[in-house]
Amino acid sequence: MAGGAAGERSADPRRGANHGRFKPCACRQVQHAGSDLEAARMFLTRFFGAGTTPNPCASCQDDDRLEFEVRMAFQPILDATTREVYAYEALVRGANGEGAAEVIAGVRPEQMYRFDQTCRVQAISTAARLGMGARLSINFNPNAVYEPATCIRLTLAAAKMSGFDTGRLIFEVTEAERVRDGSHLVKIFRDYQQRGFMTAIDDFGAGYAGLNLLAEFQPDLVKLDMALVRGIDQSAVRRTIVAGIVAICAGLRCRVLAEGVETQAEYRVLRTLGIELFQGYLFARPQLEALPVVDAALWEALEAG
Ligand SMILES: [Ca+2]
Repeated sequence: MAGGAAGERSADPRRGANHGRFKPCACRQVQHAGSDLEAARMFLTRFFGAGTTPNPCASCQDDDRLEFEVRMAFQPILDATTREVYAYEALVRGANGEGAAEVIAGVRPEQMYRFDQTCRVQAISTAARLGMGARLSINFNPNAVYEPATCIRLTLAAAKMSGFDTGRLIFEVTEAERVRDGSHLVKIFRDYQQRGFMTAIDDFGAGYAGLNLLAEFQPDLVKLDMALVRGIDQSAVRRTIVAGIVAICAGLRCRVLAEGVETQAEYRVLRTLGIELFQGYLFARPQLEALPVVDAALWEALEAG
């Protein structure tokens, strides 16, 4: 697939063939997993432990374990005003580096909760292992979250175990496909916001309810859908639409991020429209268990152009 972000769109777990709403996670016995290192360790062991170890969540007792390994690739999000990495987006990969679409195709509906939780833990633990100092953006599946406060525990435990500051976590969710229950997503977003996590709407402009969702919840970041970004230098219509979104987001104090940027011409137009955050093949492709950096010469070329 040619598109920088396009290849990653299926990183969202809901793009599996047959996703459904998941059974409630009711792991009351680990109420304090996020507050104590030993509890965090036990919590993670229970979740990932093999054999007869009981699962931490009532829902997981019926939940199949993943029969395959999940790894993470990272793609940088750049801040053009500082030329620094603003964040890295974690993108799911298979044991041998298989792409997101292939991995997700192997996830059965009843495994989606576990898959979503496993991806979060892998993203955080891998980021910590790589010494990531920037923010970490994690794709999550709102349809795999029953109750925000309960289903965040594994994430908190993973952060605690890895020594990863939860203040550097961004949770992004695509609205390119219909979220089954918009109020449910807003509830999750608000819970995450109250916990000090950053939030992002992914693929903005491609979905069913972009502006409606924005009316209900204003995230820290709005990630422009790549269909608006691609060829924007050749399209007055796209420039007008993006300029409008930038104005709306400025009024709502949301930062706009352009993803799927592939050419210098696209970058320059987007920069002229006031966008500061960028992601795409122009800067760096995702790398498996590595943190790609951007060549300083690229910034020079972009400014010189
Ligand atoms: Ca994403």
